[in-house]
Amino acid sequence: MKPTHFLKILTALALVASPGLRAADAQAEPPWMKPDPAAVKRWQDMRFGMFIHWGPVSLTHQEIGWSRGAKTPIEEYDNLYKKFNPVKFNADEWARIAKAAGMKYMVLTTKHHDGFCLFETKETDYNVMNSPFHRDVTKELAEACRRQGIAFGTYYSVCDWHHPDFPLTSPGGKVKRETSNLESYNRYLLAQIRELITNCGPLLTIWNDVPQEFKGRGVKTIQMVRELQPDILINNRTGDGGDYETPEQRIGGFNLERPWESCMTVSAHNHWAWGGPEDGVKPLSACLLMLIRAAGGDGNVLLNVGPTPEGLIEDCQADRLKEIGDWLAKYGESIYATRGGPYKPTLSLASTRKGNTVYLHLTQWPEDTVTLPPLPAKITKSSVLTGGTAVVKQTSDALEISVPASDRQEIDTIVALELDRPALEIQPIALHPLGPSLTTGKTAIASTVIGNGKTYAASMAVDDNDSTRWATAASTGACWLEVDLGKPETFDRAAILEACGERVKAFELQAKEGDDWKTFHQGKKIGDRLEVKFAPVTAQIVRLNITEGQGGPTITEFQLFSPVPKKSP
Ligand code: FHN
Repeated sequence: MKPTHFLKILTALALVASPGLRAADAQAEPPWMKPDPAAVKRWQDMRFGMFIHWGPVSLTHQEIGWSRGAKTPIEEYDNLYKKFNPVKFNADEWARIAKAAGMKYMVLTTKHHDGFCLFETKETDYNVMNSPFHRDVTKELAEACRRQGIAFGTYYSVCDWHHPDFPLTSPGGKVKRETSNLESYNRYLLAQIRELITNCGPLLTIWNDVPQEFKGRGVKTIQMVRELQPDILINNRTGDGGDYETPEQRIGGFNLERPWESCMTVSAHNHWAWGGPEDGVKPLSACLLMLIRAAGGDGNVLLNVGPTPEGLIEDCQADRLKEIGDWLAKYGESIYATRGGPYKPTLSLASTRKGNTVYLHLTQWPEDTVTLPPLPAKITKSSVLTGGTAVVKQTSDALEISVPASDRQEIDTIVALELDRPALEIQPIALHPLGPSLTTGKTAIASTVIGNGKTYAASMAVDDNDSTRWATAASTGACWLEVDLGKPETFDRAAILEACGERVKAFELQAKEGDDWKTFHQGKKIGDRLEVKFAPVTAQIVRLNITEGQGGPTITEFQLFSPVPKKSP
């Protein structure tokens, strides 16, 4: 390797490895560590993409990668490709389905943790060209997407439990190989990513995954892909960060500064690969709310389909995608090429903006009139994109919107507000539909915290910031979060926001009385956001006691609210 290259990598490594140095020497960061801003904007404007998890594993109806050595013995799993013959595969049909869904890009698993390559490669025989199908499905999809005006990107797993040089193997990467050679594996990874860009490019993005073994090596991937294609994007799972965050199975928090994309599954059971004919799909409302909340938070959605072993995106998945596309065909102006805000998303509202227009996405109507903090701009015109009429009342104290019940939509009523200035000039406005939380900024402790105890500290669950969270190690089940309110307070409502899906299976809300804990609410799952009401409680020390959990429960916010003052007659 040329000395200059080596120095560049050393610099990048030093910068990535030491935040202090990184902050002090940000200007010294090699140019290739940053993405092309125009490429980021193009990607953000797209807002909605298709994720595809596919491979010989679809023959088993089990999860890709994870079922190797678990539900399916390794020997059997690694020979599935000899039976993989997706004769009904038609790249143009998959691209057409994505387009009909309103998806502007596609990301295909070209190599998952199981090591099987869905592309022609000189680096291993374990690839689709040596299956009975003998076709480079990755290249065919890339070409079909180009024909249909859809951008194409490739998922490429950093961890590879099949490759003899990778230090971990199945089941689930829990088994350490006796001998391995990460340097040799790194050369293999770089060579294959080079093949993908060279043979299937230009690509929208490289979507790395599960990079736990690659800290300090990801910079080499970033440098190489930028040298091959300067406007390419790469996600944050390289081992050394990347261009955009990738919250998974959850909608990310509002963030205008750092691009992000939530990867979600259309499967009713959150399967990535095809889970069989009984798998089913999520309701249209759940899919649309993913898009609305993500766009409201300034993020993208990468919605995953799992094709069948015959090479079909099954009808129930294609039909759901078509329904999303039909909605976007009518209201996509409020999603595509917008930015999030100015009002930050809540359970009942999201907002997006473009030019001089703010789009209010009213997804629930707790009251007949929606009352918001005032907009620092004059509303010159309003309309209801979804049909009907709205009464919009703007004062220096508030913005009130009401839409007759007959004109409210089941999933999303969109009110467009034309302003007397660019909507992007407005600073983000946080909403507290339940009022300010009594826990915000208070002292919080927890039974356990993952990692260094700072990034995911207990305090991250009481900072009124949906981009931070209290997190626990993946092995954690039961755990608790305790908050000292500073003085006895009275409250009758709580809001709990869970990150990373539904890892909480049962919980209690408890107040400390002397040395005892008194339970005042019990529940099961929490999810993105749970709001609960209960008889007023007065206490200073309160805790969220997670009695049953799996996979490391993690909480974005734990909030408590004073009783709403009774309106005078
Ligand atoms: O283990 C993978 C999983 O199978 C899937 O590919 C997701 C998609 O983001 N990534 C990993 C889990 O984080």
